[in-house]
Amino acid sequence: MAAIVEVDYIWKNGALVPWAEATTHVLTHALHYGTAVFEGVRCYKGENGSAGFRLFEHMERLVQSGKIIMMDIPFTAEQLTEAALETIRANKLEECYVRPLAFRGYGSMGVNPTAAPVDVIIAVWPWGDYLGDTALKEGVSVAISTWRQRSVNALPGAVKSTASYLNSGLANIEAVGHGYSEAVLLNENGYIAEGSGENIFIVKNGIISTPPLSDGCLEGLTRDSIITIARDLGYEVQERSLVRTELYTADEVFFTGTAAEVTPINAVDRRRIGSPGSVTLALQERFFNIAKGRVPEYDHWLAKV
Ligand code: PPE
Repeated sequence: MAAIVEVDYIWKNGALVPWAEATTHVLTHALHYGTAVFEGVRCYKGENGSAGFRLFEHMERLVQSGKIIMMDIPFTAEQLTEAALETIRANKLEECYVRPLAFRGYGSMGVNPTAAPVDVIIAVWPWGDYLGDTALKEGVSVAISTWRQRSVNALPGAVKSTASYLNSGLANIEAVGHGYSEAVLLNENGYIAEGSGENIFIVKNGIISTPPLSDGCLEGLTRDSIITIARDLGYEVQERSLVRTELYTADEVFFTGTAAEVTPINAVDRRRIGSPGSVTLALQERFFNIAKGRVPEYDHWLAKV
């Protein structure tokens, strides 16, 4: 939960428009049927100026989400990358969150979306620590949700659709209502899927594990970054199904995500975890150094503003 910080411009269908004019009709198809796909990207201020972290890959994932739901986005990932950079520059932001959204707009109603136009916006605004001010240092407490992750044959993890987030929202409302910071969802088979807005990792006896995509999680770019960084640092990383009790007995547990970055988890269902542990903190430090342009080998992950 975070209040919106207003800035000057939003990019809409190819041009910048003043923030207050970036509106849509109440009969917008996506409002009624969840027919929208989106992304979240962070832009960090680094050693050599500001840069969007894996911005191009996020735009590729947006186009791919559109493809899955039969929605042709009328811009390429290259064009959307350039548009996002232009929007950051126009708003004179050094650090921000970037929210591209492609949605079925105004023009037809009914479940079948194909006659509705496709509108695309890119908004940017400052967004601080996702799970609270102390989350990155001290960690957060989580609960296993009574809501299950939507099945891969209902709304697959590979599509980052607004519709999927009703499922996330139900889980998050429950967990926060019970005093936890975030929910973790099990899939239909009872294996760990992900957090309501994050991928999840455990560390046990020095080995790092995270659920495979086949267990229904989003193919997170932060997840991919952490797997790469961890292997480059010499850790063994396994993508394998995890059961709930493995979270309780792990040496360390942490979330990854664009908004959540690398957030330690310090308790699961009120079982204390030893984290923030040394592996989590080492990965978190490396992640921020890379995102802030301090590690030249990973410069290809940065799209310079
Ligand atoms: N799983 C889910 C369900 C998810 O929402 C996110 C990102 C991830 C995994 C991690 O993906 P990635 O950002 O590529 O590493 N969630 C986005 C939206 C959060 C929001 O509340 O809005 C995000 O972090 O931007």
